[in-house]
This record gives sequence, structure tokens and C-alpha cells, in this order.
Amino acid sequence: GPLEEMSLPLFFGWFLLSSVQDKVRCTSMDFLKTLDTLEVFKKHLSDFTGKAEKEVDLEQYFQAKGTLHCTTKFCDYGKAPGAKEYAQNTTVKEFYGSAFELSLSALFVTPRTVGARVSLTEEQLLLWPADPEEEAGSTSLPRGSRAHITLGCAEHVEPVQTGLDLLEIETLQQEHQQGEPIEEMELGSLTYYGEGRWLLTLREPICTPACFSSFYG
Ligand code: 2AM
Repeated sequence: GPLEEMSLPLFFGWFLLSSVQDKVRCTSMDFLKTLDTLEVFKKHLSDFTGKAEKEVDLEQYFQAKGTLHCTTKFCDYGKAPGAKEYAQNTTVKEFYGSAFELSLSALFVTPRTVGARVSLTEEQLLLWPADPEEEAGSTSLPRGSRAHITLGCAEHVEPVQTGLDLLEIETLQQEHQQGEPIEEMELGSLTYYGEGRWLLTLREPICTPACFSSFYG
């Protein structure tokens, strides 16, 4: 009935503590600012603007999307397949409300989204649903490959796109399309994967405390 549906959230996930949210946002802004100034980025600017000569302010281009979090299971208030099973899973119940430390190992930018890749531990993978990678058609990637934090979306782009963009980049990586190594930046090494897809592998992963919980909205 409707009451039962109400009891399932929009999604489950790890929510970053508010003090570290600012730090992660700053790091991401710094990255966008730096990327914007690189000649090699300007060379590929048409990926973002459609016109080679136009300029783009990446900090304006992407809009922030609420509290920073890493979605584990999108439940859509019970309408998503497997939502009920996930909510009733004993591990999910056991860890609900617990603190975790997430490791952000890379930042990525596409013409649609900007996000952070989250490298899950074995324990964290216990909270990862069975099939979010397969749902997206990426059957050969390891579990947890889709784990990410959406940092911003271009106009008219929904946050669900961020995980799909990450999977696309990881599929290219797995197919040994090494990408074009661009340069060493202060934060790490930057690689270009074509079509406006940039990946910054962080020299030092950002470790951030996060609470496993759910969001009703
Ligand atoms: P995100 O995890 O990439 O940020 C509410 O919309 C949250 O659920 C957002 O965080 C969003 O994307 C995520 N979300 C929305 N639709 C989704 C879907 N179909 N699959 C997985 N996550 C989804």
C-alpha cells in the first residue's frame, strides 16, 4: 500500500560530513579552474561549447547538486527494481547510520558532469547493490566501478549521468585505450579520453568520513 511505499527512501548512500564537503568542493573547483587554463583543454574546447572559438568558464558551466554523497542504491521510493530487497538486506540494516571512510581516488569531467571516483573497500562493497554496473550495460567492469560522488552537472543534465560518464571512462581504460596522458598537475596526473572526457588520478586519494544513511527528499 502507499504507506509501505513511503517507507522506502529515494536512495541509500554515504553522506559526506558537512565540514569535508567544503573541502571536496574546493578541490573540485581548483581542478576546474586549472583545467580551464590549460592550452590542451582549450584545444578540445569544442567538446564543451560546440564551437571552437568560444570560451567556457567551467566553474559556471556546472551546477552543484545538493549534499555531497555516494549513492549506493537508487530506490525511487520503492519503484526501482530491487529497492525493497536492498532495504531489507541485513548488512544494509546493520550498517545503517554507521560512519565510514571513503577514498576519493580520481576526479573526472565530461561535457555533462563533474564527479569524484570512489574506491570502495571490501567492507564497503558489502553495501554495494548487485548490479548497478550491469544496469548501465557495463558487464565486464568490477563491482563498485560505478561508485562516485556527483560534484556538478551541466544545465539540463540529471545527476544519474555522472556514474554513466565514469563507467564510460573506465570502459575505455579497461579496453586499454590508455587515453592521452596530458600532464602532471599538482593534484595528480591528467588523462584525456576524447569527446571531452578528462580524468585526474589523484596523487593522494582524498579520505573523507561519511555516514551510511538514506535520503527521502
Ligand atoms: P548520483 O548518484 O549520480 O548523484 C537522487 O537523484 C540521487 O540518486 C542522485 O544522487 C542520483 O545520481 C541518484 N540517481 C538518480 N537516478 C538514478 C538511477 N537510475 N540509478 C542510480 N542512481 C540514480
